[in-house]
Parts: sequence; C-alpha cells; structure tokens
Amino acid sequence: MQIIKKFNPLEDEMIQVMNEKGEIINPELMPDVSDEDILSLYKLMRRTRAMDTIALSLQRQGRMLTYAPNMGQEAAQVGSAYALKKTDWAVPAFRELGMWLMKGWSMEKILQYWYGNEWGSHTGEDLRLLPVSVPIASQFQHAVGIGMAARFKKEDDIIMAYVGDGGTSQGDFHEALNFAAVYKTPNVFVIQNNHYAISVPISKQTASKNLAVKALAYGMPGILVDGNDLFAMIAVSQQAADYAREHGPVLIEAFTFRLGAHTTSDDPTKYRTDEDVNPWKEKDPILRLERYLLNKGLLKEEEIEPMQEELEAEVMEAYRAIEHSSDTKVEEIFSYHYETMTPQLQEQLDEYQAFLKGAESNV
Ligand SMILES: Cc1ncc(C[n+]2csc(CCOP(=O)(O)OP(=O)(O)O)c2C)c(N)n1
Repeated sequence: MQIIKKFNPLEDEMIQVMNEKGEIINPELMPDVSDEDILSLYKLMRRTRAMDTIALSLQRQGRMLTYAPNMGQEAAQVGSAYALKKTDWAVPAFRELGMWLMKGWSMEKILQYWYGNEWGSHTGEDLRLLPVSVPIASQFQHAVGIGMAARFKKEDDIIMAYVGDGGTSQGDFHEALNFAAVYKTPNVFVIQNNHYAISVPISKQTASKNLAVKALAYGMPGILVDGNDLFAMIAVSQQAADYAREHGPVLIEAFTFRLGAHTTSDDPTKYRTDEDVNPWKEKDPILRLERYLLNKGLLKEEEIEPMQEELEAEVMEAYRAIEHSSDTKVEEIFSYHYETMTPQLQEQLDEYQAFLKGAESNV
C-alpha cells in the first residue's frame, strides 16, 4: 500500500507508470500482471471501443436510443475493475462500459438497456453490479450503504463506486464520503474526471487543486492517477482495494478525457475546440497500451485489424440478438411506476387508450 500511504494530493502530482510512448517510466509501481492478462485487457479495451463506436452508429441510424459514449476512458474503467475480486461490488454511474464488460454484464444485456429496455438491467444476481444510475452521484449513497452492510455482516468484500467530475459538486457525493470515512466502510470511490459535465468544464466545477484532495477533509486517502494509463490505474486500484478491505474508504481521481460527445443528444463543438481535444488524442489509452505491447513483441501490427473485425462481428451479433426482441408496449410506462396505479396515472392511461381508439377509427 505504498502509494495509498505516501501520496499527498495537495502536492498535485499524478501517479503514472507508462508514458504516452508506451514506455514504463516508474517500474517500481508496475503492477504484477501477466503478459497474458495484459493482452486480454487490451482486447477488452478494444471490445469496449468497438461496442461504443457501433452503438453510436446504430443510434444515428435510429436503431438505438440515447447513448453515452466512453471513448478515451477505457483504461480508467477497465484498470479499476481489474482490481475487483468476484464477490466485490461495483456501483456505476452511466459511463462505465469497460467496467461493465470486465464485471461480466453481457454485451447483449448492455445493448438491450441502451436499446431502451429495462430488462437489460437484469444482469444476473451473482454479478454484484448495480444498475445504471442517472441521478448524478445518488449511487454513492447506495455504495456506502452496501459498505456498511458488508461491515455488519463481517464480509471482506469491497464496493467500488463511480462518479464523474460533475458529480463531485452534488451533495450526495459529500454526504456519502463523510459517512464512509466515519464508519470506515470498505469503499473505493472512483471519479472519472473526463474534464466536462456536459458543457461545463472542470474549471467551472471546482476551485480545488484537484478532485482527489477533497478526500482529505473527510479523513480518507485521496489519489490522483493518470486515468489513461492502464498500469497506473491497476496499481492504484489494487492498492486502494487492499486498503479499503483492511482499513476503510479511499478516493481515486482518474484523470482522463471524454473524446466524444456527452451523449448522442450533445454537440461538443458548441463548447470546446479541436485545440482542446487534439492533445488528448495522443494520450489515447488504447494506443498507449498498444505501443507497449508492440514494443515488447506481445502483439504484432498485422494482428490488430483481424482482432478489430472479430470484435465488431461479436458486437453486431449481440445487437442482432436483442434488436426488436424487446420492444415494449407504451402501457408499461404507466403500469410499472407503483405497485397499484395512482388515479392520476390511471387517468393518463385512459386518455392514451382513448387516443389510440380515436386513431384507429380515423384509419
Ligand atoms: C441530480 C441530477 N442533476 C442533473 C442531471 C442531468 N445530467 C445528466 S449527466 C450530467 C453531467 C454529469 O457530468 P459528470 O458527473 O462529470 O459525468 P460525465 O457525464 O462527464 O461522465 C447532468 C448534469 C442528472 N442526471 N441528475
């Protein structure tokens, strides 16, 4: 737990293991991961990117609902989730595709969720993965609650919860951190600082030196890590997981960048320029790991394209399995809000059904 015990976020340094050329610059921090695992993590990051790109294109074709892209954030998601053992919990916001795949939420179910069907959220009971949480930072309260339950039950599982930089301005974020530190819950909180909350840049979000520093006020360690560096993410997350299991909560700020739009409803050219984005293309977490693998001879240039084609085919196969399979009836909007429908909802349902009848008789 060398990093957790020594790191001081007030000094505003950032933990890095590998530079943008894919060279190991801090070998003493290199996590113990086999070459085989590194290669499969690379493939998982590529699978995440392939799924993201295809989901976006399907949405543009009108074959998917609103979608939140992950491009650029794959190492932050995959590297943190790699530190979890099977019975540990993961509590997402809504932009954690790499973590979801790592945890075992199937491609089909994920696509079904974004296709607009809640059955996609039924991940299977033994996965210990909470569903997508759209109310910003509310998931931190749930994560701390699970943490308290784990302590009561004397289980040794940790709970890793995710939030965006914008989420750190919500009351829920601060209340959750405070409770977690007071009750020493086994939580690892991961902020994916992707620099924007929709159009609001990080400079308008906080006057703090960084986001990791917020941990100190609550009495827990806070670590700033290069979120585009897979090895740094793994090293910090593994040490944070060990610390949380033994002592209590840790806050990680994964410094990364959202290369795409906030969602398919957003146009980022309205609030940022190519000059803001281009430097981050060079820091692309997949390219960085690819350079490492190529340098080490663990991957050959000619293997990349066939791998890409294989992954794209996998994604399309998963999508075809759910396309149309779960188109829901509009009536379900009314029937699943409460156990018994309220008079107001009943009135709206009656109105909708009367409208349908009228439409039919006009045909
Ligand atoms: C409580 C709440 N307020 C506002 C919104 C609308 N909203 C959706 S996403 C978003 C920005 C979130 O930014 P951030 O936490 O940085 O995460 P990112 O989207 O960048 O991953 C906002 C304000 C919401 N979903 N919930």
